[in-house]
Amino acid sequence: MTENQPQESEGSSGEQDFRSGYVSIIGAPNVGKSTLLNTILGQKLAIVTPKPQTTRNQIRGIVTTDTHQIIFVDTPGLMDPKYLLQSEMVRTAYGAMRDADVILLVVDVSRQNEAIATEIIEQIQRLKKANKMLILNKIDLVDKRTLLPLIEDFNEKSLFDEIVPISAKTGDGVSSLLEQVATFLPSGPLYYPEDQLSDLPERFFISETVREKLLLITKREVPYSCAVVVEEFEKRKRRNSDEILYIRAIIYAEKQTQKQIIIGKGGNIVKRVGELARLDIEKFMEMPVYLELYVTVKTNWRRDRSKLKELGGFLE
Ligand SMILES: Nc1nc2c(ncn2[C@@H]2O[C@H](COP(=O)(O)OP(=O)(O)OP(=O)(O)O)[C@@H](O)[C@H]2O)c(=O)[nH]1
Ligand SMILES: [Mg+2]
Repeated sequence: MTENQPQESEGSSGEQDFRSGYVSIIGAPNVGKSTLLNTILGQKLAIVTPKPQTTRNQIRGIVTTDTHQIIFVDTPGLMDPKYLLQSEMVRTAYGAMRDADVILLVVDVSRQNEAIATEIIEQIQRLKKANKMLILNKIDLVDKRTLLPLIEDFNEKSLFDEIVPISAKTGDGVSSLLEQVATFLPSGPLYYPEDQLSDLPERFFISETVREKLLLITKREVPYSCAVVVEEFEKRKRRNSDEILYIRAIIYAEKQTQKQIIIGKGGNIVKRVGELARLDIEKFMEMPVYLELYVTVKTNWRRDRSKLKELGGFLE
């Protein structure tokens, strides 16, 4: 023993110094919330597309270091809901806000006059316990000089404990964001094993990947009318005794016409969706994949409570 041993303050042990907490990523659709989650984790956990309303559920990603564990919660974009699925998405997002130790409200600085909706501000003000950070995202798209007045403007309103400009896409500013978040964490336990990245099942990532490709390939209302459910998910031995992951997934559309569009001429659209999804799933699962996609109709599933529940994941 030498006098160089670290001194612990009275009544505390190394373990009690551990900090942990829930950090909710909130904001309007398309501002870059899922991109931020993926950049923080260094892995693609949440699907990302140029279209709004990509995310429909809470997606938890876990960061563990020697000193802390942060559970980041990506959420659906906040909007005026027009049908049940959308109101469930908004409810899910506000739900994540209520449980959070820290809230990251993300805005897109590249949009002209991006204002934060009054409702969001009211909801945030109601949360007395949580630390609130304003994340000015997509700074790679704007002249840095435009940021200063924006920061001053928000500072005057004193709504936020911290304002951090970042680019979720390039990673600029993300490490300072993480440092700042860590200072806001309360003392707490290790909630998840230290090597766990998420608490969602692999099936979820598979169905999300298929939905991402539908959003990228099909247009207008079509991808929004889709839900994807993995029906079968099984490792099988091939003749050469290598293993392959066999996946059968169903794409549910709301109308026959949408189903026809998703299938495409001679099945060309669904085939492309399947090919692109398979490549991503192989990367994610680190093994060869055989993906079989079927398209079917479930009339008005987005407006029907029991159908929403049946398609899984939407109602908690
Ligand atoms: N240039 C630039 N683009 C970004 C940045 N962050 C996100 N994007 C793009 O913005 C679009 C939307 O990103 P998402 O991460 O899906 O946004 P989101 O907030 O999760 O959207 P919803 O799930 O629909 O609410 C995608 O095309 C991203 O590539 C950024 O920092 N810079
Ligand atoms: Mg998203």
